[in-house]
Amino acid sequence: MSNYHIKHLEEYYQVYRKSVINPENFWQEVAEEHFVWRKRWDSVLEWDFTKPEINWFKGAKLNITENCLDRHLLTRGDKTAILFEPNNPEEEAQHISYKELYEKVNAFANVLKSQGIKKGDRVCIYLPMIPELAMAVLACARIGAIHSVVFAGFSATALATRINDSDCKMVLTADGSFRGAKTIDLKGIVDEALNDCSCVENVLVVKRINSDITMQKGRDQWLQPLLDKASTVCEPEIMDAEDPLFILYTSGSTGMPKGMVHTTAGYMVYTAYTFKNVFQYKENDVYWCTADIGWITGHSYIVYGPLANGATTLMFEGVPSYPDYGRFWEIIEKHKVNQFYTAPTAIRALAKEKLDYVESHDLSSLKVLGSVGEPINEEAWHWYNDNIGKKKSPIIDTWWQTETGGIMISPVPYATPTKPTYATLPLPGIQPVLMDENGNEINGNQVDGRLCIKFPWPSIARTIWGNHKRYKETYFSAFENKYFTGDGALRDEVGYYRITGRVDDVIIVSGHNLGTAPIEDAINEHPAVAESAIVGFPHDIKGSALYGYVILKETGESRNHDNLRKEINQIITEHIGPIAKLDKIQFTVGLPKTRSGKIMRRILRKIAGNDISNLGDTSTLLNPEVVQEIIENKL
Ligand code: 7RM
Repeated sequence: MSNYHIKHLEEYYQVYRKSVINPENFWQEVAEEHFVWRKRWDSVLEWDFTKPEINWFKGAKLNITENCLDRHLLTRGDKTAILFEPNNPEEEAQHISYKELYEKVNAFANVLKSQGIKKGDRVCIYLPMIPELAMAVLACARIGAIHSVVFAGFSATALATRINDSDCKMVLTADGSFRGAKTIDLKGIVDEALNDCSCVENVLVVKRINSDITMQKGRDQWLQPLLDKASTVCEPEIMDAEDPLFILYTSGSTGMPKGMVHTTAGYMVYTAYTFKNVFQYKENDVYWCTADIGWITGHSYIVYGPLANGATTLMFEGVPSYPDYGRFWEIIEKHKVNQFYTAPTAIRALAKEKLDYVESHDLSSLKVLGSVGEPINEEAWHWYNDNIGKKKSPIIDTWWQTETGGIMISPVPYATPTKPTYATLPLPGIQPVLMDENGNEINGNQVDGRLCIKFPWPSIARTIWGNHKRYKETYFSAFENKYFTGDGALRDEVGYYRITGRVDDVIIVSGHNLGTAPIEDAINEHPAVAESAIVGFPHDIKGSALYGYVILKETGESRNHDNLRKEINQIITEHIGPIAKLDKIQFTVGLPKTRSGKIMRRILRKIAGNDISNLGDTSTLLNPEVVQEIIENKL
């Protein structure tokens, strides 16, 4: 029996049982296979969820890029590591071999060093989906700098918040980015953000769109001339197993985004292990994940997991609708993609278009179809299965989080029978439990509850940057001695899990987690706005869309409401980014509140979702009369 290459259900159960009976033995075995360690660990696991403190492979020394690059040079030097497909289909794809990637990452690492970046420094990466983004991430890891990738669709304010929170010394960006027929002025956004960031000393700029940008003297430099001068050899910084590898921000239900901290050894072992099992990657396969590296899915399953396995990972710069809605299918045909990993929101958007876009392409190379980011609804599941997989490629609905670092609940293709809308079974090493509201574990099957994990796994985030207290409160306080995911789930008669969605105030729009609080904060900055509340409501394509209830000040009442709506969305775009724009804005005179002053979002959610038959008990409200008013004016 091998821990990898699980081939049938019986084998899955054997491996799973082994991983639960003796987790340390199990992960030790996995860590002993396939990795380069500069020093072996002293202990596999030390943990205490009450503090919380978690150490995996303590005492071990390694560099993750040695595992992702150097190790493959002998056997896979000429194999394509990164297959880059540009936004414009007329531009040629790039096949970057392991050898070339190794050299470019080393040169990049030497440039970072020459600019004064040292082990432990934070480097903010704000780049489009071009090879330099993956190289930037790896260059940081090469020298032990902590990367903080910020999705290049975020606004200047959102970028500044993240740069300041982790005190980044450097920003890596581009002159601009291509997105379908549009270009985005990334450098302009960085310039604006840096007006509020005194911690940043240097900005290195990749030339991508050849736009006219201003370079601030003493701060900004083009990257290429520096790379040209740099040596292509850079000795890897030898890291402790628990040294931070990166910070990645994720929205919480309140306040600032949370800078989740992932450390080196456990993250490497878990992402490599799950990549291999969940995608059943074989040596000459071409694997494509459509996520942006700005999200955890891109970190774990475009960069680290695939490269640790010596895989060919495709990076796509563009969007699914450009030059037309056949682009994804064209790319699959062109590069003979074997594993395809995307999000339900993309599937729903493409399913709306003519089937011609799909049928005019040869998709016979596909073997595994992944889904991630939000619950995949039944209709989208079947469309994906029937039209893309032709009922031959299993659909792998992978549930996980920024905080978990890697895939947690997912079928193993060709071993676990799939079931529409079910993420199915926990991967080896993962021990999910369902909890009731009183903090008791719910046993048995055909039950639903709050999804927790009762035992650590190697890639769990270790803390929130600069705020360990918040880490403890958010994830380890709701249920004693358990990691709380924030999601609800049900378990069916055979033990399969179906994730039903967030039980907190995070709304997932097109696979992006959005906290209600930062959006409300942005809206409330409008001079005519008194107060606001945001809820999600079901949306065909985005999964959930945002519905805003806004109370205007007297000065706002007399103004044109459509203009106000535009201005509110403008403010949101500036503060957070266009992904957080509201689909509907209803002006109201009041919001339903509890006596302690908390907005009753449950009621607002039901109204926005046209589900007013059972609003529950409204008698405890401070102002029950406003509910009727809101219903009458619903958009
Ligand atoms: C990987 C990622 C995490 C939240 C998570 C869930 C939701 C993600 C699924 C899913 C149902 C899935 N990280 N979620 N995958 N819900 N089925 N397969 O998305 O930090 O950005 O989001 O996303 O609510 O808690 S994330």
